[in-house]
Amino acid sequence: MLRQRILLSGLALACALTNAQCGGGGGGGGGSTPTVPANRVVISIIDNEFDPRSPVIAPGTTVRWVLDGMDPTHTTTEMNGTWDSGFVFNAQGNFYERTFSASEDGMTFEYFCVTHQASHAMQGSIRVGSGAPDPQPGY
Ligand SMILES: [Cu+2]
Repeated sequence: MLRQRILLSGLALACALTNAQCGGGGGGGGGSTPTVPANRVVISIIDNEFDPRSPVIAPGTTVRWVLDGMDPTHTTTEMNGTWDSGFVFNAQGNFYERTFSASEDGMTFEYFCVTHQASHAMQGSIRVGSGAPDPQPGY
């Protein structure tokens, strides 16, 4: 019980530090599908890849990575440390979100799963705006 509380407060701190929203997913929904706002793009995390892995989004869009697989060890981690979900995907429906601002228009972010990048090339990219450059091959 104590250990669980420490883990939860650590998660909350991580979310605050990265200015990201972390969610338990499905909360109060009684198993219904959560509503996804129009300015939000959902990337499904399955074992072991992201789908879609490399969307092009408009500035201001929130990207939500949602666990739809069974493996609780996935992460979404940006190559240069712009975001790192940590191990928050403990159950199906758990999600991590990040909003890409207008100041990031024209930028390309490459991200990966720390557990499965080497073994499964579990990685992808987010291109913000139509002028964002192509990611490296494989992203
Ligand atoms: Cu993974």
